[in-house]
Amino acid sequence: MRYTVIMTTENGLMRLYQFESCPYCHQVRQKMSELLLTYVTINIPKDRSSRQEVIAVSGQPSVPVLVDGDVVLADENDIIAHLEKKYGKR
Ligand SMILES: N[C@@H](CCC(=O)N[C@@H](CS)C(=O)NCC(=O)O)C(=O)O
Repeated sequence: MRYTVIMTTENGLMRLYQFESCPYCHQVRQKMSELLLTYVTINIPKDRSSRQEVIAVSGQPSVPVLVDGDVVLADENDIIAHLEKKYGKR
């Protein structure tokens, strides 16, 4: 199966804010891999008080957060549904 690097904005890849041991983030990474998607991982600190960028991007501190062009999603179920809908049938 061929893979395609999807550029979601003019110069950018999808961005996933996450940390490695987060089980919800793991679900999203698995879906990304299954769909052969290329994306940027932004590893955030576990310490909530150091999550200013996540809060600035999504308005809340929990991860995973996906930024796909103009779309910002802050729940793993919403992210997975979005990925399947947008990239699932290629
Ligand atoms: N989206 C999930 C929650 C996701 C979640 O709880 N993520 C954890 C990391 S595994 C988190 O960021 N929690 C907030 C925190 O640690 O401040 C839900 O609505 O159930």
